Amino acid sequence: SYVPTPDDKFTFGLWTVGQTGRDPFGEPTRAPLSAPYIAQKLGELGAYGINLHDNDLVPIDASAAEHDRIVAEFRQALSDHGLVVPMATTNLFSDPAFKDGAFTSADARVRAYALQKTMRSMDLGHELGAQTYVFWGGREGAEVDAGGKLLDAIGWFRDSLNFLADYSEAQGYGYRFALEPKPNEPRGDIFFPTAGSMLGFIATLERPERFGVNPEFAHDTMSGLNFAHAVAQVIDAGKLFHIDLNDQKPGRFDQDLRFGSENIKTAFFLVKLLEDTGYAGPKHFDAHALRTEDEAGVWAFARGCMRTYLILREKARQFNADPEIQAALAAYRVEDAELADLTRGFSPQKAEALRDRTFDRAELGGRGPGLEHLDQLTVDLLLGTR
Ligand code: GLT
Ligand code: MN
Ligand code: MN
Ligand code: MN
Repeated sequence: SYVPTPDDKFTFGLWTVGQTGRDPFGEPTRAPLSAPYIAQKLGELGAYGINLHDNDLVPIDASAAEHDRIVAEFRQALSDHGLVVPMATTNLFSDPAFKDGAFTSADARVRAYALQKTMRSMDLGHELGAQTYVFWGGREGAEVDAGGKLLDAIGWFRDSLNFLADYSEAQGYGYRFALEPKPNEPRGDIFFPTAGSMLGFIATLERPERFGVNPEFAHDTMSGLNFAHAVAQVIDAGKLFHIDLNDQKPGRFDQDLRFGSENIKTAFFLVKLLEDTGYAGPKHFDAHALRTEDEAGVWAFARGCMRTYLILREKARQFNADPEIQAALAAYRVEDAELADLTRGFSPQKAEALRDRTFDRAELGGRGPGLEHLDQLTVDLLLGTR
């Protein structure tokens, strides 16, 4: 078991399994894989879909005829292997034109080109059936702030997203947009570095209901944040439109490791959160095989991402069904019906009653909540000894 089916809704980007091992210090270590071949392999492995940037599929300088041929071949491969394209996005980071930002460039011509490129990419995504459109602003940031554009950049970004949301409606595409935060890399500092930052920004857009967040495990972990906490806040806001799963050591460059390969506990609590709250969207593995690997390693990587998710999903079910764990959880929480009523929903009477109440601080401070026991039960579960 632990072999996925399309019902599990696992997706990969063309750029993930297609990653060739290039890094800032070294050349590719693997040959490129064609998009139809990736569709075939992912279909065999039980994936649900493939996500893409415009230029993962169609080269930036392709002619109209080449575009049509490439898209037709890819569509054929998708249907042959039973895969869908749930999410599309734009490459607004590779071309030197975007070296100082796309929507937040200080050059009005670059901003206009970024809009044009995104509209065309939205056309392509729609043609392939995508319903979610991701914005990862890899170049939207700075190394130096001497240009003095911080507030302008926020405004330009807002104008661009408002324009593109209207474009989506005018064309009848009905996209849901998912904004993906990252603190840094490739820019020294990327604008809107966290999920909370994106949530605050979404509230300032003209169609906030069309926008949500695409959080990524590695992006919070890079800066030492707890990804499960970030996702909980996004879920609470009703804004988990998409999710990028991978792994990462804190304080490192962006590693995009196989899901669950590094922070197994956070991965467990994340999977539990997604499963317990009924997240029904695609689970996208935005990661790649180690640079050491050949093609066999790429498929071992892809299989491993899905397998680990399925194992953790089973562990989450066990956690919820385990009587000892549930007893420890029940002991952890202290319920009090009278206080619950007193503290929910303000009235002057309740405020008065609460002000007059006496609390035994020594008793509150003296209580041991049992978290060592509960956490060890979790570790036992994860290590397979219960
Ligand atoms: C790039 C980045 C990812 C984004 C992708 C979408 S591209 O690989 O590292 O986090 O999700 O643009
Ligand atoms: Mn990443
Ligand atoms: Mn990455
Ligand atoms: Mn990502």
